[in-house]
Formats: sequence, structure tokens, C-alpha cells
Amino acid sequence: MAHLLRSTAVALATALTISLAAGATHAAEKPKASDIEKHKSKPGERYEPTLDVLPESTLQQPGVVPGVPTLTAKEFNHAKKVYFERCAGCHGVLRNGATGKALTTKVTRELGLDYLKDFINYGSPGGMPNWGTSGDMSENEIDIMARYLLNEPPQPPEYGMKEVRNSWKVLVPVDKRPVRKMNDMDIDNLFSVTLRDTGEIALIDGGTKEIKLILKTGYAVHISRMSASGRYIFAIGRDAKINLIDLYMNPPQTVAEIKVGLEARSVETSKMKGWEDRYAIAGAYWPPQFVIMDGDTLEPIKIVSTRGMTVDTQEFHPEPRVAAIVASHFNPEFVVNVKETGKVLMVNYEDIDNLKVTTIDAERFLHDGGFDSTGRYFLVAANARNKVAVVDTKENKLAALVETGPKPHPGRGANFKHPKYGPVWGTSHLGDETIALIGTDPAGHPGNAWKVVQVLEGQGGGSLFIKTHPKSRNLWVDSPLNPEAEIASSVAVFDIDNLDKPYEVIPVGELSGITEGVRRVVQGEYNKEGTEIWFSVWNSKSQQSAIVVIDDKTRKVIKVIKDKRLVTPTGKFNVFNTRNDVY
Ligand code: DHE
Repeated sequence: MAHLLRSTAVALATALTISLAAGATHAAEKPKASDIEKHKSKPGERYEPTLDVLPESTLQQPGVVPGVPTLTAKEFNHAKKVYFERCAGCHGVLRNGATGKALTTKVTRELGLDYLKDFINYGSPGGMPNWGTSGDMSENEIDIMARYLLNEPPQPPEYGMKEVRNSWKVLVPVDKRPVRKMNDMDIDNLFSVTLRDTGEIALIDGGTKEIKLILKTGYAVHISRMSASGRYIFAIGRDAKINLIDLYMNPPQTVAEIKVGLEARSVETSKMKGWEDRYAIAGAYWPPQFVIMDGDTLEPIKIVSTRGMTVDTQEFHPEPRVAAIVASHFNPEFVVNVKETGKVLMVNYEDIDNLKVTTIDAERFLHDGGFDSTGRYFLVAANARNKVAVVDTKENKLAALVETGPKPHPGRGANFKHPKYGPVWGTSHLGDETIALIGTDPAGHPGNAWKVVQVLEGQGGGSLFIKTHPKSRNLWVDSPLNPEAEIASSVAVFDIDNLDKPYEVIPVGELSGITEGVRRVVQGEYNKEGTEIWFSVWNSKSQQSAIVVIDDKTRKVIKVIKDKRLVTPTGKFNVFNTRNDVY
């Protein structure tokens, strides 16, 4: 690994016209402004996991090693926080490398203090952000971080059944819950909205657009998924806390909660016919594991570690994170995507004591994805490899690996019938403005299946989500991480019947009437009928945010939902569409 880091360093040194010798201490010549410019981070390069819960756990400061620069306890605590928040996403919690290089002490001590400081300061063409020259880190902070890297990484604790079970609470037992819906809400058309920075979800009525309820959830809450019956919402926080919310109660409330680890992003429930609402599953970033639970109570049943070998070089990876999880409609199975090893685990829940897991070798750095329109094929982005893996959930095998564009990020993607190529599924990209449309109908259109049949050009890179609906002929593409405020605060909409026509720009941020902040416009979500699309206008916690509802036919704003309780709204999950995988 050291040679890999060094080869990146050679490229960096050349580009920056500074000479770096591994291990040598030196005073770097100040690079030219134009070279610094080249190393500025591109959109999406900082869209990496931020492990902001881990710093809160008690971590032992490593002992003093003769000849290795030390840190005071205060410096260590600061560095560990910065490392988990900004560096661990790419370099791994244990510094064994993920999308970024390994930073074990074997590597870092060979490279030396000054080298590490330059690397952190200027970044690299390989994707390392320029933390110093961007102004994100001060010289003193860079010095602390470089010294931190020369010392052994602190190991966060494991979180086994004892801890998981201790965190588990049933607030309303099953026999105390109603047997039918007791409120007058149209729960099928309810939206569960992530209020990221307050750790809450808002339940908003899809008809009246009224905020029905705000419920407390885990820290920096991430996504909501619905049980197959539509009765329960499962909301997961970045602190791996799950809230099970019963929509039959009046008013709906959390009936059980649990923590499945220290850091997590994904949760799902069993959807196979005959198994509806029976089990839930959640995947953790740390420790690298998934937990199967009872669907009504969240009682933990089984924890499975994802540590293991990578699909390509077949080397051991100590911390492969669990990314997207979906529930198969063809078998009683969960589809668990393991990021750093690149494996898709088909976890059969028929006999949990004798758990059967089919391992499909896909591609490293699996992240997010969705089903094709038939629900048989699951398309998941291996984002750092610029590919989409297609998993056949009926036959349990890899159907294809499709090269798309730089850093595909589909969310759940968008399915529609292309006028020329038949059924397609699309993804936009973090790394550029393209939208790749992939043919998904091997029986009806075999020549197009699992091929990029058309590439559309959107507004720019930094896109996170694209969306359409079976009843719509619009394809909506956001770009919230684009560095241009105008692009970040608007969306592009394509006419599916005339894809060669230029897209229309809808300046959603401006239309919200909010005048402060970047007004990032993120994640379109349709109502149950497929007649409206809702976008979040996502500002910082201290600024005003909103949800803008657009009529899908006229592309005009129907309603701007503004309320002081709507703090940092991001993901929105319509109960009907989420539970039925409509996208
Ligand atoms: Fe997400 C889905 C991970 C940052 C909003 N995000 C997902 C999924 C994963 C993931 C693995 C798929 C879950 C599934 O389907 O089971 N997200 C991560 C990260 O690791 C990352 C990059 C950084 C981090 O530290 O968390 C990250 N995500 C974000 C955001 O900053 C977003 C934009 C705002 C927010 O609320 O945090 C964000 N992620 C979302 C949303 C989805 C999601 C809205 C679900 C989309 C959908 O349509 O299903």
C-alpha cells in the first residue's frame, strides 16, 4: 500500500512542482496558484461517509512510541473527531483504506511528518480534498492530524448482542396496539420527511400538505422505510438507532426502538408474500454488521458480521460497511450490499437459526440503488468504480456490471418506458452532468438489456437523486452538491417522450421564496397518485428551509410548505410509493 500512496504522491509532487521524498523531512516550495487550483475538490469528492457518532465513544489514546511525535490528550480528542468526521469515510475507521489509501502506521511512518502535512494541505489528483488550501483546516490543525496519523489508530468498540439487546425498548407492546387504524389520516399518502439536523421526522399529509406530527428519532436521521402492510415506519439515525412508528395509533407514535451499532445508514423490512411485516433488518457502518429483528417489536434475533475478503484482490477487509438493503419480492430474502468488499448478500430469512446466505460477487464500493420496474432486478451503484451492478433477485446471480459515468448516485433510480429502447432504469452522477439510461428488459429487448442505451446531459455534477413515476412522463434530476449555487438550487426536468429536447430548469429554491442560504434542492418524491413531485429546499440548521410541491403535468408550484419546525428537510418517503417500490 505504501507504494500506492507514494505513486499518488509522485503525481502530486509533479503537479505541484514540489519535490517530496518519502520519509524525508523537507520544507516544501510554495506551489503555484494555478496548481493549487487543480487540486481543489470536485463536486461529490466530499460526499463520503461522515462518521460523526463514533467520536463520542470512549477511545483509548495509543501509548507513546519512541521517535514518534506525540499528541496531548486535548489534541488527540480533537484529531480523532476530525478524523472520524472527515477522513474515516475514505480511509476507514481502522485506517486500512476504503476508497482512499491505507493510512496504517507502517505506511505513514515511512512517509514522514512533512509529507503527511503536505498531503493534507494540498490534496491529491486521486480525490484527496485539499483541506489546507481550501481553508477548511488551519496549519496547526494539519500538524495535529499528521501527528495523529503517525500514531496507532484508536479502535472503536464492538457492539454485540449484549449491547444491542440492552438498547432495545418496547414502548407499546403488540397487544396494547390497535388492531385497525385509529386516526383519520390517509396513511398511504403520508410523507415521512427527514429533518436531518434536529434528529426528527415530520409526518406530512400528502393531500392537505399539513404537518401532522413531528417525532423524535436518532441522531442525524437518515432514511425511512415502510413495512409491507404500510402500518409501520422504520426510521434510522446515523447513530444506528431505529424508531418503529405505528401509523395505526392516534396519534402515530414510536412503539419500539433499538440501536444496531454505533454508526448506520440502512433499514428494511420483509416484503415477500406471506412474510409481510415479519422481520426487519438494519445494516451498520460500525461495527461492520447487519442485525435481523422481529418486525413488530424490533427484538434482535441475529447479528451477522460483514468482515471478509474483497471481490477483486481477495484481501481481508476489516470494516466493510453495509450500504443499501432492499427486500426481495421473489424469495424470502434481504438483499444486503456490502460496500468495501463489493459483495451482495442474499440473506434468506426462512430459517434464521440456520441462516442461508448466497454471496454474489459484484463490484467494490456498492452504495445505493433500486429495483427495475418488474421488481426482479436490483441495480446498485458501485460508485467509486463508476459502475452499476445488476443483481437478479429471482435467480440469485449477477446479471451484469454496467459502466456508467463518474460516481453514479441513483438514490433508488428512475424506471420508465423509453420511446425507442423499451423499459429503462436511470441514474445521475456525482462526478459529471450525465444521466445514464440502462435497458432493463432482457426478455422483450434483449439487445438493450444491461447496456447504457442513452446518455442525457443534465445541468451539472453533484447530482444525488433522479425520479419519475409510472403515471408521469417527466424525469426529474437534482444537483444539490453542484458548486454553482444556481444549479444546486434548481432541478432539470426532461420530457420522457422527447428526450432529445433540452431539459427545462425549474428554479425550485427561488420559487420557494426563501432568499437566504444556498437553498440546495434535493430528492424529488412523488405523491401516491403520481400527480405531484415534492422537493426539499435544504438550507443550514439556522436558516429557513422548505418543501416545494410541484404539479407534475404543468411543472408549476402548487404549494410551498414552510414552517419553523421544518429544519433541514432532506429525504421524503411517501408511504405508498416506498412500501411498493414505486420509482
Ligand atoms: Fe444517504 C440513501 C449512505 C449522505 C440522503 N444513503 C442512502 C443509502 C446509503 C446512504 C447507504 C441507501 C440506503 C438504503 O437504500 O438502504 N448517505 C450515505 C453516506 O454514507 C453519505 C454519503 C455520508 C454520510 O456520512 O452519511 C450520505 N445522504 C447523505 C446526505 O448528506 C443526504 C443528501 C442528506 C441527509 O439527510 O443525510 C442523504 N441518503 C439520503 C436519502 C436516501 C439516502 C434521501 C434515500 C433515497 C431514496 O430515495 O430512497
